[in-house]
Amino acid sequence: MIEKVLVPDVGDANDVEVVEILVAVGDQVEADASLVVLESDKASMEIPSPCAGKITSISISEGDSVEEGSLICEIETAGETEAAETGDVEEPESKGDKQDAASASGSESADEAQPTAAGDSRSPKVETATMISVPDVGDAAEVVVVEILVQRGDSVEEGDSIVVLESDKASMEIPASTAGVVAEVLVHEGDEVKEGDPLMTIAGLKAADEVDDSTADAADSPANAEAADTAAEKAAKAAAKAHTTPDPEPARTATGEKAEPRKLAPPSTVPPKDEAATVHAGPAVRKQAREYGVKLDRVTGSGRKGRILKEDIQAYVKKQLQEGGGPSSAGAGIPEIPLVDFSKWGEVEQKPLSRIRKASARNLHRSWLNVPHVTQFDEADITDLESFRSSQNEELKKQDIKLTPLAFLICAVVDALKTYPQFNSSIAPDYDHLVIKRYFNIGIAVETDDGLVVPVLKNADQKGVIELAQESAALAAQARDKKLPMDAMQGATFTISSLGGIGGTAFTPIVNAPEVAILGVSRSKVSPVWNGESFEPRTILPLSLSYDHRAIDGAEAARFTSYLARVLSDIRRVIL
Ligand code: CAO
Repeated sequence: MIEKVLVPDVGDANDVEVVEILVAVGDQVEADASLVVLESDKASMEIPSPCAGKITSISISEGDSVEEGSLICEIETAGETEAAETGDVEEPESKGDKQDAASASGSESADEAQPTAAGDSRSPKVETATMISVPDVGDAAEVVVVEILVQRGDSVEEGDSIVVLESDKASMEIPASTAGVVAEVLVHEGDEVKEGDPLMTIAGLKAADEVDDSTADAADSPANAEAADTAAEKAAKAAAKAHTTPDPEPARTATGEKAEPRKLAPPSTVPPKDEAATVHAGPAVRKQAREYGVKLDRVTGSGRKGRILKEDIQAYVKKQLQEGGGPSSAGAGIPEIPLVDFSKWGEVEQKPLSRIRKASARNLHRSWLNVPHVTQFDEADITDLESFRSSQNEELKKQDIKLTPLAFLICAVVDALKTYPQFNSSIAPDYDHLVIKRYFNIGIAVETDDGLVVPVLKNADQKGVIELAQESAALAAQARDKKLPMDAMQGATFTISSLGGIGGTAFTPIVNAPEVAILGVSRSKVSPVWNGESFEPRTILPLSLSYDHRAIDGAEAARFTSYLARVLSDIRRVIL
């Protein structure tokens, strides 16, 4: 017998594209094995084989546009022919049953042949649509749907978790009370529900004598075509009406017997409204992602049109393990930022991130997550310092040396670090002690075309202002020319991030952990300052000190910045 496999109901889409053909002519396929992958602009769907057999022809090619009813392929099903000729009843395997039973959710559904030959002792199979409702949720009046673990078209076994509900006291996984195919999901993540509210319908097949509904009688009498039609309609409508007729019983069934040769079950064409559903991936891949705890919107698909394949999930998990985080660690306790299709609102361009930007993004994220940050703001009166700097620059011009405020800042910071050594420390991982460093290596944040680089000016305490100016300028130049040796970026004990050459009044820099503090410097400006008798113009430098509150108290931070401001207001203090 030759079985024609047609494109099923594709929902709203007028036509869909054949993105992958998974079989070839001559292949033996099992019932329910994926044959082709179709993709609309909303969803991708794997079309399963309705039966076991041999592929005798394939009528489509990858890239073709097809519509409902288009012929996909033909399958020779020798066993079924024999059975039909002898009048035997074929009892479909459970997996095939489930897939076919999904038809119960749509009007195309009453097409599964389940003839009951006279004298056959086995009970005929009838379609069922089982409503899964919110069970007794204890004291909680309302619970929240925190996760929907399946989507329309997914096959489920009895006992499989399908929805996770959460009250303010506990979370509970709701199991499927029957095996079958998810016909309709009636809730969204974030919905509040109460006992008896419908969650989803599962279409399946059951032996007619197992069905206690009155329609079971009709199913038991296949000769009575009218009764069978009514029952089939009930099965189809039960799922369709589930929205409007919530059933307080968790597992009520409606039954129906089908009378025509089988066709494909309509696949899921309406993705749920969560962002992961906009990702292109077949049901098998989605199942694997769920098993590994992988969020699909985090995975880059290598299939056609970015479709996610099983190999992509494996590669993602491997990478996460290599980087030291479990596959779900990215989302562990941290609400994830949803994936948004920005092109919906206008033209977009994808600009790849440089290696440096990726690395600094990881470092900044790690510090931000690990370090409880506080930022202390202060101001330094650098009027005298600026006049000294200008006079020195006049003299140093001949030697091609330029003093910027940075060299004086390094000098003053080292002095402050010697006075407050806890700022020149790292916190032990077990929070047992501080590791105070007796050397003074100052990291300098440098802006480069490829992103932020932090070369380290070593042993700053042993260098004068001119040497600090020359060395910091040389390190910044090396960073911008990508010529920094590896060891020039290691070993910092404290970091300065100066945006003074650019502008701004204050900012909150991120601590470069495992250091415990970072000094942000903004642009100085001349401001009127009250001297007790009158306002006089003074050059004021804004300071922003971010620190790790586990290692440093707020009072210490205020003392540190006050001290630093005093040193900067009279740089002669460094020699005291
Ligand atoms: N207030 C006013 N003017 C300042 C100033 C300040 N705080 N700091 C520097 N300037 C002036 C300089 O004197 C110089 O002026 P002239 O050209 O008139 O002499 C000009 O601004 C440019 O200075 P510069 O930026 O070239 O030199 P610098 O030594 O001050 O800074 C460096 C060097 C490497 C820190 C800087 O070039 C840089 O890359 N800054 C960006 C750092 C960054 O991106 N940080 C953000 C990290 S996120 O935390």
